[in-house]
Amino acid sequence: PKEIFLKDYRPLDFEIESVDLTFELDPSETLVTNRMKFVRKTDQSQLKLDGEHLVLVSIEKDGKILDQEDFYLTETDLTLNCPEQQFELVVKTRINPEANTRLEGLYRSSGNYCTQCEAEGFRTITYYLDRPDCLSYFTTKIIGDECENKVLLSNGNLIEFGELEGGKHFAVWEDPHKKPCYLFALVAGNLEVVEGHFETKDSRRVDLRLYVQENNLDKCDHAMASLKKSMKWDEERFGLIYDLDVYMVVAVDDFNMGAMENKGLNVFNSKFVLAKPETATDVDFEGIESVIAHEYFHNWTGNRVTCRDWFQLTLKEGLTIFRDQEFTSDMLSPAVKRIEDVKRLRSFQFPEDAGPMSHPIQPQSYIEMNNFYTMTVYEKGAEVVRLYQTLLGRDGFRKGMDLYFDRFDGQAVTVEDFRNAMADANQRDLSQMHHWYIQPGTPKVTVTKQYDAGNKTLSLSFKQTLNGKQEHLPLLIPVVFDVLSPSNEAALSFSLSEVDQSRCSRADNGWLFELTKHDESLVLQGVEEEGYLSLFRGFSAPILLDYACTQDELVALASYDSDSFVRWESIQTLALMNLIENVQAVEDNREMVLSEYYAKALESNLADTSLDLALKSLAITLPDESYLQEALSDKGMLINTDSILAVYGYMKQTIAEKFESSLLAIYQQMQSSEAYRYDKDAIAHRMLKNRCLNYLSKLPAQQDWMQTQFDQQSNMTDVFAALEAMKPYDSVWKKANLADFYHKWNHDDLVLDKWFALQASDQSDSALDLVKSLVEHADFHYTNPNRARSVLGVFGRMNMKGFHHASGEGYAFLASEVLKLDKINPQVAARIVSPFTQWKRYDVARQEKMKSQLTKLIESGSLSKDVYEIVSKSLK
Ligand code: DPP
Ligand code: ZN
Repeated sequence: PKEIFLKDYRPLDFEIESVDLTFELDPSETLVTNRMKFVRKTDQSQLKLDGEHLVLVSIEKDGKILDQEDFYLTETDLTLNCPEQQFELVVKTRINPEANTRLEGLYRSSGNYCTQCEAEGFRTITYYLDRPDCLSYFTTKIIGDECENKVLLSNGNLIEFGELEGGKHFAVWEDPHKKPCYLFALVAGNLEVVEGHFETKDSRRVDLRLYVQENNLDKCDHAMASLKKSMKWDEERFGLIYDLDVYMVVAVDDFNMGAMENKGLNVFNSKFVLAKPETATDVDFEGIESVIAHEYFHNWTGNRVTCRDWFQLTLKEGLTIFRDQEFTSDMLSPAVKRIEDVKRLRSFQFPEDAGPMSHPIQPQSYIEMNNFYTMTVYEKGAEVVRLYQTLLGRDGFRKGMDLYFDRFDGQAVTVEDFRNAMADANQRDLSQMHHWYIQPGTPKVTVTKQYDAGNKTLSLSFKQTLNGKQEHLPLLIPVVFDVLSPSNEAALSFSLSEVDQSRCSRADNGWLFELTKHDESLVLQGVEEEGYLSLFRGFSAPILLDYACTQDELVALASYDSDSFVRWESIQTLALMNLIENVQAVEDNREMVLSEYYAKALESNLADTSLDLALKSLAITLPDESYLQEALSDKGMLINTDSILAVYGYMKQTIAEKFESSLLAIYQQMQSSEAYRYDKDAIAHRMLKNRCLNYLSKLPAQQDWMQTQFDQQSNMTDVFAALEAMKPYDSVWKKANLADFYHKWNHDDLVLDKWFALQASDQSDSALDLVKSLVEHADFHYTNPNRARSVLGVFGRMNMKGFHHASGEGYAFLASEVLKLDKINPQVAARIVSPFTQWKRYDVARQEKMKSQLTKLIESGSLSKDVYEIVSKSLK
């Protein structure tokens, strides 16, 4: 397969002024007529249109049907000579939506037609210049059977509709905004609508419509409320107002991604629309709120200002993730949201960036673009956007955003354009920020301190490395910090030399030091005592911190740092040190211990009655297994998953035993007989309660709580938490509960996904056999991405016991499933194969077994380019 490079970008030779599409819908033979008005922009007269999986019916230029010899057709494109300055092409193609299991382009899901064009799906609908810098005005006419397709939707405004002969009807949609074809959408079928409306701050009425299947009409309230909140928030925070009279969201069951921001007509994975307390957990509710917001925010950051090419994906995704993070932070708890985002970044993006698929947030090349919708482009990209806000302050960031829209509205631009807007609006040179965009890997910052009691100076030295070396272009790293007194918990005062004042200034949550060089130091003057360092407050940069903190210092920070992130981070670090010690103990055949420091920090957090409940819950949660793995790899240790399982088993058990009475007291205090509410306080109560339940479930004397909570059936959050707690047990009661759950919910696909996912991440001794049986289950379908991810995705990512089973059977199973799935849906298969990319981290025996599965996959000789790219890069 061919590799595409950023350095090969060339502007368009032709522009498409307008596109007029007509779809004559038919499940297996949809006819697409595409009338395009072209203008030639350079002296290049060869026009090459993208097109794949198409049957070309005819092609006509300026009214004349072209013969075979007038154009050149391959599997991926259509080339013709167009010396005219302006001309019109009419291309007719035939496509088969029903047979489209790749779920890109036009396909059918539960009998309804829908589209997914990002990144390059439009070329499977018709021949086109399928690249984001080709902006055009779209008009779309949809003709379909009236009984089968009550609803006919596309982007923009409905300008015409009516009846036709033979039981058909039609609708014509016109989008007044120029757009790239990846934002095109069409939906048709028998869907019901939930309506709402929003009044913009300039007093226009926008109709809001959620289209769902009839049986889901009772699960739309939360999505509708989330949409209204998002619209209001974007007006208030960024002054951005919606620009059409109607905003439509369609929920479909079969969808490769979370959702898609098509202009005025979002298409969503139903997982991110449908919810009611009995069927969805708090995590699901929060996911819906943030994905609805994300897609809505794309209307400005993505649609009004779009990407010049796909290497700029982070321009819209990093920025829009940042925006949805800020939104959720305002809707719920800023501290909790920040910690959750950092956890996500560390658990998923850091490993990606340390593995064979590591790439900068602006990748320099790709084989299959769909493989670059990654944690790096999205989440690290959002962290880089956050750096601007940290450096410029909220107001400075807002000025930069305003200038960005002033300059680039209606254009397809680059990450440099964004940076220049930030710089110019604040009269700052931000060119060094570019180094974040072009270098892969997670930087490490090493901090050392030296206190001189005689001179009362505290010297801090900072050193940045990337991938273990100092050969990189130095990054601009904002270090937000403070120095705390060990004696009275307050921040210590100090002064700075004049030179240092230009590099270090007051920030809302401490001091902001701008690290710009490989090595730099800062001298704090007039420091009365050797303080404790509170570093990278709010996680002020996406780095690994290397600071030889004493455990006393960590216990102090974990107990009273005013920055919730550092407070949480300090307890995590204590936990991590303890976990690593125990991994070593297991490997050396020594006894494991619960460290007294970690225990002290747990104790003070459990006892702190003033601590936010959600933060308390986060504080008493052990670091994720993948974070521990990351730390072990960073130390150059190979991972033996059996040791990791043993260590987590021991730690949870020991914590439960040691803190049994406080855990039980809190669990009982958190009980509530009120009806489910989705708000910050109620969520925090459930979160802490269920964390306690999880610990208590380790104790024979407390195990009944799981069953009691399950039997109460109060809401899905609590029911699911009870089932989660049962995971390690191989027991009759667990099986009975799972069976009950299945009988109650087998009519609801999203709930059934949970049932599958629970078992795919089973932690009992029969985990592997259980998962194998799931793909044989009558409700398992390879064609449904959510179902495939619930079983195969969850198994690879979250089932250490089964996937990493020493026999290697887990690897063999997943690899053979990837091969099956790849024939059906390459995009999803490429996600499922990704746990194999980490093979070099594991012990030698596992490495060999994982590698041999990767080799088998390559040798199958039949991989899609999606899976091929990941597997071949992993073997390099
Ligand atoms: N652009 C979509 C999103 O991230 C994914 N294709 O919202
Ligand atoms: Zn997005």
